Amino acid sequence: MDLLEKEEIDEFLKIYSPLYPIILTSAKKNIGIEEIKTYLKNKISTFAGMSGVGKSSLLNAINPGLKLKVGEISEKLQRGKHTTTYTELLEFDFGGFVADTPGFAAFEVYDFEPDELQNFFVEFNEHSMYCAFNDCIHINEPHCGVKDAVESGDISEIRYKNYLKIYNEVEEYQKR
Ligand SMILES: Nc1nc2c(ncn2[C@@H]2O[C@H](COP(=O)(O)OP(=O)(O)O)[C@@H](O)[C@H]2O)c(=O)[nH]1
Ligand SMILES: [Mg+2]
Ligand SMILES: [Zn+2]
Repeated sequence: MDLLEKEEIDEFLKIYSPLYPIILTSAKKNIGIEEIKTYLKNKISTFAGMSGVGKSSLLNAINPGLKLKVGEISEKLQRGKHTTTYTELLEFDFGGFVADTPGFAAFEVYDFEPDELQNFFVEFNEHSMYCAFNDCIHINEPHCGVKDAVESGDISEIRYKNYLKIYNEVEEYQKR
């Protein structure tokens, strides 16, 4: 969070804090480290996200003994190539395990059908019961509870746009 303006943080929190527990962190400024530890202790967790977002740095701040490599240039050079990558389960000194996933260029874990995507948008659920069609995918159907909720502001427009964008990506991916 040392890289963001207060307004950017507030906008993010407005959208996501009703949906998920959010912990604001900075590996550089040592912010949120103790709080995130309470979620990881004695659990098996994974750190996921695009390469370069700071996963390994954050893990080093949480548990310096891990000594993970940070800011690897080679990761960027290998982007797009089908290199063999693997994930190792690392043990925390304070109890628990974590998988520091290797960097990926973009989120591409499309091991599901396009019509299943809506299940990952947790806030859609309570509105989809008002859809006229029970197999509604909330895109072109009339009388759609999800689209109504976007209209009224109950569902964030940014989230709905992300839904449409990822839906198209999953559809394209399935055609390959
Ligand atoms: N300003 C700032 N830079 C960070 C922070 N965490 C990581 N970085 C920098 O971001 C780059 C990528 O970090 P890295 O941990 O390798 O990201 P990963 O690919 O997600 O594991 C490095 O140059 C880090 O120094 C942070 O909290 N604040
Ligand atoms: Mg890393
Ligand atoms: Zn719908």
